[in-house]
Amino acid sequence: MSRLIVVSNRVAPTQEGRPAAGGLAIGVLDALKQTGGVWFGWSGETVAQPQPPAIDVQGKVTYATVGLAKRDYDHYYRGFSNATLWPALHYRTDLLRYDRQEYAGYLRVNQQFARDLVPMLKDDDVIWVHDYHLIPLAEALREAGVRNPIGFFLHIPFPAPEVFRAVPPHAELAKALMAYDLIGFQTDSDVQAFRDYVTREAMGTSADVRAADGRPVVRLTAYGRTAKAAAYPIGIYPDAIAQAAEQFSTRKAVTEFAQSMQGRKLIMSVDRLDYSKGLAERFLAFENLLQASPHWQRRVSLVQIAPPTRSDVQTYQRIRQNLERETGRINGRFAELDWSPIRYLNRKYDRNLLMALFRIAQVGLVTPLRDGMNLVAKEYVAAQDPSDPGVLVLSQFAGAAEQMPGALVVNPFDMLQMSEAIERALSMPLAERQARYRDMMGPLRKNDLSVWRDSFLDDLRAIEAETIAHARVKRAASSSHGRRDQVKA
Ligand code: ADQ
Repeated sequence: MSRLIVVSNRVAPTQEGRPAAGGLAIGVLDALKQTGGVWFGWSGETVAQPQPPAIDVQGKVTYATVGLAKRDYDHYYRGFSNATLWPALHYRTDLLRYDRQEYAGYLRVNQQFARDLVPMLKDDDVIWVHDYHLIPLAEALREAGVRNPIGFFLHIPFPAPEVFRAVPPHAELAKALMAYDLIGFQTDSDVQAFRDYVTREAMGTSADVRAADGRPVVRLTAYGRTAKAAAYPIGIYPDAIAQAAEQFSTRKAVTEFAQSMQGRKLIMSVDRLDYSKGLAERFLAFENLLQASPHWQRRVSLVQIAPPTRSDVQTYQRIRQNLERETGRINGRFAELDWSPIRYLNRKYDRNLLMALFRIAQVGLVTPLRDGMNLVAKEYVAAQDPSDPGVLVLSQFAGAAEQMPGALVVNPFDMLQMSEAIERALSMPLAERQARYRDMMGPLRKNDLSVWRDSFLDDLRAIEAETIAHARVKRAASSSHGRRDQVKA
């Protein structure tokens, strides 16, 4: 099978045996190890002078990483990727900041990535590009003469066309997306939003087709280009998580934490510290529960784990200050000598420990204002004890809501509804909790991480096969024309 080339903004930890990072890292590494190939991306370092990629070969996988000049980091990463695209694609046009120089830097880094990648490519490689940092990469690779199949997966939402239009170079970005052979989204709604943009804004056309196994795929034509688009909801490995959660639940850190709860109920939330995750709204809903139903005071705590990310982007500094203030205010209002309503922890934890904490929590509270998928929702359910499972309270605006029928689905802008759902979850009888858990574990197993990866790569390879077959037919047709012309002459 042809080699796989993965390109993402960051390359996952390369040392074998390190604790596995999130979904992308696990899913992609498995595929790379099967076929062999290259994982290319930014090293995470800023450098004085751009250097050729640093190469680290481990078995069949080559890790190739490049540093970014400080100006490129500011423009490409902090600027256009995280201060323009991230807020816009999460419907936060109020936080969107646009600067032409930053957009130029975004294009420049994508071109630099393409230049660095080209010498590593072989003719039959299949290229899989990840996420919003790299929308223009296929266009840059095509300009450099690359003819390999190139697919793109967007991990975050694609918004309604009206919102996407708020990004000043929206048409250039849509055109750049159409340079991919296959564009993968998390949900059907994202596919529909992109289709709407292409047909209404770009005056393109669309047609419903099917993948080899019958999944719906859309064929889009616009800007003189044709691409396919489909939903590939990212999954997890639920049984591996269940096993890790069970094993780690007997570890000292977990049992000591459980003891410190003194029999009180536990609500767990784990998110990167990001305004899209709806933390402030969640804290207010929890405060409302304590106020409206005072019998829950002293009987329940919310543990919010939220490691800071992108802390050099200004809006992220503001959200952190706001949450610290809110935690202090709510704790100040309700805390007793032996009880704090909210424990707010700004750090990363070992994944297995997190899964064990999920297992002992009666409620998983996952209420983003927008989220491409949200793997924490899936991890929370997978980590539960089947004989005594907790309840997932999930935002309707997480991509995961389309696939988690057993969750209590809430609108995170409706504080009272969220507060009522938390109370319902805390009081839910065992039989209902078990039924809801079963309703979710089935689909989680059926659509695990390997299904996400394999269906995307199968579709991309099918496009490659179609293109080769098409080229053969064209060659055959033109040579038979040639023969006819000779006969006529
Ligand atoms: P994220 O926005 O990072 O990902 P999410 O899907 O929830 O959101 O993934 C976070 C991962 O990091 C989870 O596996 C979680 O367990 C882990 N994590 C979070 N906090 C942690 C902590 N304190 N310590 C250790 N691990 C922690 C983007 C999109 C999502 C999409 C994913 C995957 O925004 O919508 O689901 O990509 O496509």
